[in-house]
Amino acid sequence: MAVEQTLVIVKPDGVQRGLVGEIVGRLERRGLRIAALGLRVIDPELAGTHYAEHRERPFYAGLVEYIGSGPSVVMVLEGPAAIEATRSAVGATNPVKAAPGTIRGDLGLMTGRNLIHASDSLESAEREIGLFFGSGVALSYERAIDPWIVE
Ligand code: 3AN
Repeated sequence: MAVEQTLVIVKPDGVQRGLVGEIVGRLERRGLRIAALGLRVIDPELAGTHYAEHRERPFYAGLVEYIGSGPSVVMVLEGPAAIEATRSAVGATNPVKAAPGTIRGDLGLMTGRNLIHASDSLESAEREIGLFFGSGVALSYERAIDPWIVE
């Protein structure tokens, strides 16, 4: 299984609700490794580039406002099939439809307050990591516990 990096954002609702530890902890316990992490307010320009594919959608303005409404925790996670593993832990876009056991399914109720973003493909991950961190910031390293997670 290929080792991948993925971009994850704990959105402002997750930060304001004190759920950063809960959300990051779930992904860490899954076995994913933190390769970069920071707290930042996502400005409208960065939000617009990040969500460019949704520019024509009716919810776009609200989405840009929501993602910039307070600090977010932006991180790069690394591990085998990290993109799919993170997406499955995150759950469906609408938290009411997200399976129990997923982050959105356990912690959220509305699409417009769905707590977390995770890259949906290798191309998106590369683009989004470049957008938020530039190149060369995410660190690849080995933890003592990794042989107990990755065979
Ligand atoms: P996901 O984050 O599950 O990959 P996308 O990429 O379809 O979902 O949408 C990006 C973000 O846009 C969602 N996380 C959510 O915050 C917002 N969004 C998507 N659809 C809607 C909608 N119908 N109403 C409000 N916000 C939406």
